[in-house]
Amino acid sequence: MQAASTIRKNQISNFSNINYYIELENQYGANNYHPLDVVLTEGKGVWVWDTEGKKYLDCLSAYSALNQGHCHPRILQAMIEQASKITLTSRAFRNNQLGLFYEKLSQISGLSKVLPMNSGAEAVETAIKAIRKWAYTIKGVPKNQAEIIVCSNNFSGRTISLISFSTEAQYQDGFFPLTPGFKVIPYGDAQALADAITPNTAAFLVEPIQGEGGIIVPSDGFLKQAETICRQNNVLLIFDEIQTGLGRTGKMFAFQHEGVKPDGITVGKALSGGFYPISAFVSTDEVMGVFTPGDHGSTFGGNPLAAAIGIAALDVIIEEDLPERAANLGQYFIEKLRLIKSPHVKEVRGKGLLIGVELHESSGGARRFCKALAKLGILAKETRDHVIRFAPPLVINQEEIDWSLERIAEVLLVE
Ligand code: IF1
Repeated sequence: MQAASTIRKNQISNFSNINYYIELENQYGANNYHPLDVVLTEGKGVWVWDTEGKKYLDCLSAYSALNQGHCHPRILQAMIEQASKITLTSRAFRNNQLGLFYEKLSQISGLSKVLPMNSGAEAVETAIKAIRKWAYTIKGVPKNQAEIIVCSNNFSGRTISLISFSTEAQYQDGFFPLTPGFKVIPYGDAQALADAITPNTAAFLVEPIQGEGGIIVPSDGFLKQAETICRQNNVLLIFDEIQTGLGRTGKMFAFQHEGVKPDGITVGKALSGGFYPISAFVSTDEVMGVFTPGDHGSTFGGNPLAAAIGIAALDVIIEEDLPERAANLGQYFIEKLRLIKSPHVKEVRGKGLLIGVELHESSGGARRFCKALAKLGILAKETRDHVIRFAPPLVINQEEIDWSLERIAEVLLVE
């Protein structure tokens, strides 16, 4: 360990040295990510800057947590104002922001009850607890036998119970024993859903579009078929909208593309516009009614700072019409990407501004294309090895998309 004075001296002379930050992370940080070696210092709208002052267009949006763009002034103002009053009360007492947040989230989702948490994973864990207690107390499933149907290639977070239904071996390796009670079917297969249902089935938990799974859009009508099958069998239909929600796919929520009415959704990420971890499970009176005081909770869940930020984050999505922007600009982006005749591209797919460019396996993986894009000032992230994900903030404009397309074409045609 270096003496504090030496570290301080180094810091003063190293602030602009990118390697200083990388070495610090490597020395003190767990090796649980493999980030691009870009050290970001500032963000505004769709743009971010690194330690050397280089500017990038952010095409990841922190995995759709920045639909409103980096450091949106309206959300920042709400955060500063609330942070100067009261930030945390615990749920042992009430505060003057939480009810207003509940009301807004309930109105935009069409679901009557909200349970506020912090991370997306906690919202999904909350949904699973609600589903199981509903199965035992309302549906009459025998104790300890509730089953939840999920799809292969799902991603709903990193806790032990959530990785228990993952089909990605790496997410489970080394973390056994797993949580029981999940049944996996192929994504988008309504017949498989119908065949998998038993009298003990409590819910079908599914992403309306699979993000981590590689931007997989199910065939038209799948969500509607799933709704019909669930209703016929008294099975709850729960959508994980943590990545697809809040305007990303061209509607406020992805389930709205098919006019489906779920029994519950999980939301997170852009629920705070990237300022603060805020998530929630949103559901019906019947499902949420299974919780009684003391059943479930969280120290920070529903705190007034989160609630004030969440209200402003939702207001920005509504008043700047971000879902409509995502629908129109996403269609434009996808159409232009499809015009790039690159030997590397296998498929361009997506909905709204949640877009995946799948490359042929012979192209050697998407990471090297992401590195080449970064050199040209675009930050994008590979998913599932061969897919480049393009998910810019929904505040992007056509001129910025055209700027990106020039560089994307250069990389896809030259690499
Ligand atoms: C990582 C992935 C994306 C999510 C959906 C719940 C959560 C996520 C649909 C949990 C989180 C993040 C987690 C982050 C990278 C990123 C990710 F690659 F891991 F899968 F977006 F696709 N449901 N996704 O996408 O929310 O607890 O993280 O707040 O873990 O590496 P969280």
